[in-house]
Amino acid sequence: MQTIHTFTQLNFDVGQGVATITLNRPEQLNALTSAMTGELLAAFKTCASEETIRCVVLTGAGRGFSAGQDLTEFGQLSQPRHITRHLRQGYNRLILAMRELEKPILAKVNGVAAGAGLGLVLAADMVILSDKASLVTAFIGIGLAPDSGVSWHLQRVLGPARAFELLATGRKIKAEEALQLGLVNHVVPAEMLDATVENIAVRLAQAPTRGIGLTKRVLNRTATMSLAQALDYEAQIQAIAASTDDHQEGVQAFLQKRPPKFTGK
Ligand code: LHQ
Repeated sequence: MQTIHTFTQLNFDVGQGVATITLNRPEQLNALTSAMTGELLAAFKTCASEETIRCVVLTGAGRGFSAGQDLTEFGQLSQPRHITRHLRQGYNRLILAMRELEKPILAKVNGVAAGAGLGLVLAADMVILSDKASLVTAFIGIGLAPDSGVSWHLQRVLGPARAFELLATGRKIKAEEALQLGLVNHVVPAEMLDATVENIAVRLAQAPTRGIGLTKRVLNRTATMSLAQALDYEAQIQAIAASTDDHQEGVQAFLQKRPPKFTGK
């Protein structure tokens, strides 16, 4: 493992083509401060620019993933005249940076994810949950409406009725229910979480990174298109994918009956 960036509230490690970003304020269940949000933005920027990084894992230190906005930092921020700017400058940029990063992001959810912490989970491309973890919308507990993309993501996965219930009650969604609802990809015993995610991450880091990035771009963009528009957009993006080295390698390897060796280019 190589540490290529020093942060105060995150750990950032790179090994085998995988960058692991660990939210690191375990005593506060990795509640998000402005400093931490800024560091996360910088970390995702590094993931975008560093060619050797081909997959990202986002996780939390200790028993929580993230309890959302740090409520001890809240006094100033939650004043109506500050809150919109705070969201636009912090969480909104972060969620968009995750969606626009053309590399796979795995959320390794070791414990509770609440509020904006749930926003980070839902903005990932795949979510692997420990059986001890849970998801909580949390906003209503402090009288707030959803932010950090939680309304958008929940509604798309669950439809309006179930999204409303989870947002309006703020009840805890246990791991098994999260799986049944289709909010997460896998639930594994806590002691198997590291190995399971490492396995998936290393495999994704050896996959055709440009093809995966373009897949993400297509999913992002076609979500709000008509079928006719989506078909046309897919046809345009396929021309980019077809020009990659990994496309050539994939076809050659198939024809030569050998395993492909993708470089991410
Ligand atoms: C915390 C927090 C926390 C500080 C636990 N802050 N310390 C963004 C920006 C602007 C506007 C509005 O919206 C947003 C987005 C948001 O994220 S709003 C939602 C903010 N989050 C919450 O309201 C969740 C608050 N936390 C909880 O409900 C519980 O802590 C959960 C359900 C997450 C976990 O419960 P437990 O497992 O029972 O843990 P705990 O409550 O005992 O917490 C452990 C420690 O962590 C404790 O500190 P202590 O010193 O007593 O051990 C908590 O005070 C601290 N902590 N969340 N958000």
